[in-house]
Amino acid sequence: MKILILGGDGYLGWPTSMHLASKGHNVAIVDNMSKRVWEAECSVEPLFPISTIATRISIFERLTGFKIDTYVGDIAKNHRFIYKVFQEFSPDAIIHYAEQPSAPYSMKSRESCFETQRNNVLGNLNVMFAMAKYTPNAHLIKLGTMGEYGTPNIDIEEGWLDITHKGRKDRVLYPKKPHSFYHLSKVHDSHNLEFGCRVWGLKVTDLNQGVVYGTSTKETDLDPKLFTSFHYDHIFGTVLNRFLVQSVANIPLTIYGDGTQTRPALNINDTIKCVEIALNNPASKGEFRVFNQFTESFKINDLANLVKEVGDEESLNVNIQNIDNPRTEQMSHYYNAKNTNLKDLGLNPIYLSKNVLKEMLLKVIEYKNRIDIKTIMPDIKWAKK
Ligand code: USQ
Repeated sequence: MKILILGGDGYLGWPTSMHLASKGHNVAIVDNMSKRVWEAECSVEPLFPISTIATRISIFERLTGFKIDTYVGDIAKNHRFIYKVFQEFSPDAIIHYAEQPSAPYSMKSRESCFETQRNNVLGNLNVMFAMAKYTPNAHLIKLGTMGEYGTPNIDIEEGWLDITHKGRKDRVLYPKKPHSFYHLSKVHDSHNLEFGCRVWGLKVTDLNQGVVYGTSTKETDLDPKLFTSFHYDHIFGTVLNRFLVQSVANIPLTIYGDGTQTRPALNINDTIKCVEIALNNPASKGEFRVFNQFTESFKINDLANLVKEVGDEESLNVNIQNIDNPRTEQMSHYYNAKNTNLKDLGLNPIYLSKNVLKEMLLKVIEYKNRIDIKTIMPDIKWAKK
């Protein structure tokens, strides 16, 4: 299959690109390296040193024999660029990761909110227009987020809700109550994509993904220069990845608030499996299909306790702290989200276990000297005083 991976230089995009190329697919990456620019803007770096995209691709080819093409350019600012890519490469499937991924970044300032929504919403619209013009039968697999739903007091369905109102029935997009301007940008994307399916006949799978954790995949383990961009800072780091690094840096684990908030999560290796399942089972013409892409849910307290248990077994003597929550989010809320669509198509999850955590921890310990402790404590607040 000809697969275009938008955002193929990122934490998820790079391992996905290598995995699908290893399966014999014809893979091309589109990226403008903007994640590296946002990192520089925020003075943060991934834990593992990350090579340039050209170096990564040439090492991967030398080690495996599989080629990956690249197109360097901005899909949000330059529609001519993305049109040219679609015309030239003519993908059967597009995997769209090319978005600003951080909720704190989006809440930093008016400028960072604009940058997030400009990059994400306009980039996604350009992809839709490029698809409609050049590859109307291609399948778009779009990375959405479970955070689109927020934490409603009713069960979360997979994208759609059957309602009865004053005796009449309809099926509507599930109501969204997201936590940040970043999560909102994904809501806007979902609405635009549903419109593109209903009105233009596009084929789309929106993957509403939970919080991803993990240091490595089969392909990133081939060589340190193939490692993925693992963040632990307060802007781009996700909670479990952060807790692991904090345990190694001897910083008490930073639980925001009382830690009773529940979040859906999954292993980075399951992200790749889920994307592959969506790829092998495309949406139909005109279908806007939503999969809730997570394998289990945790209270933040449970994640911290698990990291402490594993860290202490490695003699790290881990402490835990509750700090004022910089975000505005519900504590002690109801949470029951459905996630059967991917399992019905064959997903066999990797659940979080002490072994999985220990493997990650050992890798973090190897790179302990690169931890920049100045980037750990959060300083971006949701509330406007
Ligand atoms: N949290 C802590 N301590 C920390 C960091 C986070 O208690 O040091 C808490 C937060 O308050 C929040 C939860 O952990 O309740 C998750 O925070 P996060 O930073 O790990 O994840 P989030 O901001 O929700 O965003 C991440 C990714 C985003 C993805 C999303 C999936 O950055 O790209 O879309 O996870 S979801 O959370 O399901 O929306």
